[in-house]
Amino acid sequence: MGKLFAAVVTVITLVSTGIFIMRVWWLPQIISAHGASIDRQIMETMIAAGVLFVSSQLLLSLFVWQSSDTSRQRKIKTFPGGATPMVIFAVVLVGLEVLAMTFVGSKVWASVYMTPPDPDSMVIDLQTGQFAFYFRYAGPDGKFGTLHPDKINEGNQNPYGLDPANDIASRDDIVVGTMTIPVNKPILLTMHSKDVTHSFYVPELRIQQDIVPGMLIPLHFTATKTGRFEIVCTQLCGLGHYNMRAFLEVVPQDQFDQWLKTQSQ
Ligand SMILES: [Cu+2]
Repeated sequence: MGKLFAAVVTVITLVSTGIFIMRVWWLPQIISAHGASIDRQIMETMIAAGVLFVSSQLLLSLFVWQSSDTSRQRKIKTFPGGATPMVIFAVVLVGLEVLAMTFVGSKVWASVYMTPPDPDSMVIDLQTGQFAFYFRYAGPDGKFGTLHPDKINEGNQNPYGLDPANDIASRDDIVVGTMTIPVNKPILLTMHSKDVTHSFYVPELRIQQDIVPGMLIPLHFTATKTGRFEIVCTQLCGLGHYNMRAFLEVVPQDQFDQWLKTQSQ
């Protein structure tokens, strides 16, 4: 029985590692300027964790194999000093590895989150609510109108709570359900939620950011490839969560200018 268990553990270890090495299920293409450094970090984490995983599983099946002899004549082997030194050694080893990965990973994280946005960025104001994403552009005046939570009304297409009757800056604000951006242009998102926590996730951008109600969350990135990509909410935010998604359209600058013109008419 012990030998069978050892064999099963070995097979599971090799097959699951093979799935990763052959990249059967893998990340989609990268379309952001910072994406490659995120992938490099994921790879380093995979390799570090993978080496520990494979060696510990194979060691486990070796020990099980060796100890499967239950006959009376078997020699009982013990580790010198008992199990305690082994456990301490393992905890320290794994602890050091996690610590090292944190230090290495924090650099990549900081390069995305701790750097200021490009002063030339285009600002898009993103609002989430059960169960939709809305995107707001400042319009020709370059100014966003003030938000009035009491004026929010999905029924009359005022999801942001704008007040065009009194607020001149809000009159030309463009509110749409699809995020269109020019390629190679730094984008600054200012994100907020009107009800519960949602999340902005675009796998191709290598960005996943929670949007917490009561907070204004800035996030900047530059898309480097054109195309249509899915934006999904990855926080379980209610009954309609499964259906909460939008699209990101990355287009050439001239096409974007054209699009913006038709929107502001
Ligand atoms: Cu959501």
